Amino acid sequence: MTIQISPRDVLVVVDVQYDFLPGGHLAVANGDEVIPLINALARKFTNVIFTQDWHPADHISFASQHTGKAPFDVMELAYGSQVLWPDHCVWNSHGAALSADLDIPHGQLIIRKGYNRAIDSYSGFQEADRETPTGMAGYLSERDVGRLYVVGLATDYCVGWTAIDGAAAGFDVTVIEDATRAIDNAGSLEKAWADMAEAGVTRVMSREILG
Ligand code: VGL
Ligand code: ZN
Repeated sequence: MTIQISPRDVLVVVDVQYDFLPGGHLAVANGDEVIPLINALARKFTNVIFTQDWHPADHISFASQHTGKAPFDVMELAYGSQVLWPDHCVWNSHGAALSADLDIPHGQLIIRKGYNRAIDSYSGFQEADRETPTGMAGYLSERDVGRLYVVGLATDYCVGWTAIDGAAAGFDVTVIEDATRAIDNAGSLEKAWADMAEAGVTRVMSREILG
């Protein structure tokens, strides 16, 4: 049974940026494999939007900003616990650019997130303080869209949080599993799928859409 994509549905392409691709500063294993699949999926959608991780060079999520900390350490910050990362997706750097291998000329919006120095933002909807909105829910609501289909990098961070916050904002959200790849540190992938299931996010494979 092929899933029928309506002209009102939206493909949300999360963080397909050089720093998350092989050779990047926070490379996601086999992250490049999602690109041809995302290009194929995008041809089924009238509406495609992108998120872009976009940090100042002194961003609080960077291990380099905390004495004695290393990437993948966890630290308590004002808004909760934060995984510390290698420096990545710094404003205007090559690593922050969306991959030029994305072939989606009809893409409509790029929403940047993580630009506040003191707050991380995995989710395309809301920063990690769980209250500062990015404007994405407002944009989608104003356009009166249908279901959201989320793809990109990384499954267990920005894809997962975007999907969960989309569901919390009242959207019908599906993650296309094989069009994502994970960082998977300390059980994060298993936890992300459990959290997504609990939030009511649907999980499908691309063949269910591409036929
Ligand atoms: C991401 C860690 C830090 C992601 C972004 O795109 O999943 N992960 N910043
Ligand atoms: Zn980031």
